[in-house]
Parts: sequence; C-alpha cells; structure tokens
Amino acid sequence: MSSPTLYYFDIPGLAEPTRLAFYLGGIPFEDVRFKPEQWAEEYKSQAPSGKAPWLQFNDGSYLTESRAILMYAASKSGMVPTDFTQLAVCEQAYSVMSDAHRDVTSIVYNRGDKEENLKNARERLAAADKVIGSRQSSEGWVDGKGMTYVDLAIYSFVKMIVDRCPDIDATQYKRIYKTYEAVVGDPRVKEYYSSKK
Ligand SMILES: N[C@@H](CCC(=O)N[C@@H](CS)C(=O)NCC(=O)O)C(=O)O
Repeated sequence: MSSPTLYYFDIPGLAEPTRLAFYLGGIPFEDVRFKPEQWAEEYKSQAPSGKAPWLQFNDGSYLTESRAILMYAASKSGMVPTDFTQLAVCEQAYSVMSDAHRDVTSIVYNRGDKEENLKNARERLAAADKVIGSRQSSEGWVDGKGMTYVDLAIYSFVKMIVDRCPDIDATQYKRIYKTYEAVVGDPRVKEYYSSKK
C-alpha cells in the first residue's frame, strides 16, 4: 500500500506525535501542512470530522482523531506496548495528560477565565506529574521500559507549554518534564528536527 497522507496545520499541535512516530519507525507518509487561512477555504470541507488532524489512505479510507492516528503510526513503528499492563500504564498517562491539556489549551487560545484556567491547569499538571512519575524509568520513559507513543504525546504537550504558555513553568512538573527532555535528547528526534531546518 502506498504512503498515507497526514493533514494538519503547520504547527506541532496534535499531529507532532504522529509525525515523530512515523519518522522514528521509518514509515513513509505525506506530511501536508496548511495555514489557518487555507483551513476554512480548502481543507475543512475535506476533513472527515470537520477537524484536523486526519490520516488519508489511498483507497479512500481514513483515520481521524489525533489519539487514534497516533496509535496507528506508533503501532506501525513498534511504539505501542504489546503487554496489556504496559499499555494500560501508557493509557493512564495519556488520560491524565489530556485533562491538563484541555486547561492549557484554553489558556493558549484565550478561552474562558484565564485565572481559573491557570488554577485548573496547575492542579491537573500536578496530578498528571504524580501519576506519570509512579512508573517512569530513570531515563524518563512513562511505561518504565522505553520510548512509546505516550512519551511522544507528552513531549508535544510540554512543548506547547514551553512555546506558548509562559504563565506556566513546565520545569516545575519534574516527571513530565523529564519525559519531555528524554524525547528532546533522543538522537533520532534530534535528527528529525535537523532534517526539517
Ligand atoms: N478530538 C480531536 C480534536 C481536533 C481539533 O480540535 N483540531 C483543531 C486543531 S488543534 C481544529 O481542527 N480546529 C479547526 C476547527 O475547529 O475548525 C483530535 O484529537 O483530533
């Protein structure tokens, strides 16, 4: 089967973990990135759920929802644990991170009351940090063994805080930040970003 096409905005956001998972596994894909102004005009009507990202296959089938797309890419790249307990640990981390992600996104996009969102985000980040730290390896990998899809998702989330949410000090959440640093420091991840320069 020829390469699928990943559609998303020209930002890391919800597609970066999938881009990295494909890259790390050496799985070819087309990386279509668009500007916000192109979204309304050209891409929104093509998006299966009216939202990006989505992954289009050449037979006309697709996958939408960032988490599902990441699972697909990461499974192709051997980054989804086959042991169900390990997988449950990853899913636990993804879920606690998602709660914090919602509050941080509200801050980044100026939705609702900023102070309230900051309070909630800090609370959820502290909870996620505690849960994620409970099984993390000394290198920072969430499942306690090696780099998986959820490490990529946490990396992308922390990157959003670092790049776009100066009101939150990501380094305070030491376990989550450790995962971020483990991904940033991975030689293959470094190679990916150098290839994009
Ligand atoms: N639950 C979806 C959320 C997707 C989503 O909200 N995408 C945003 C970009 S991050 C979007 O498409 N915004 C444009 C719009 O809503 O028109 C997922 O995880 O993929």
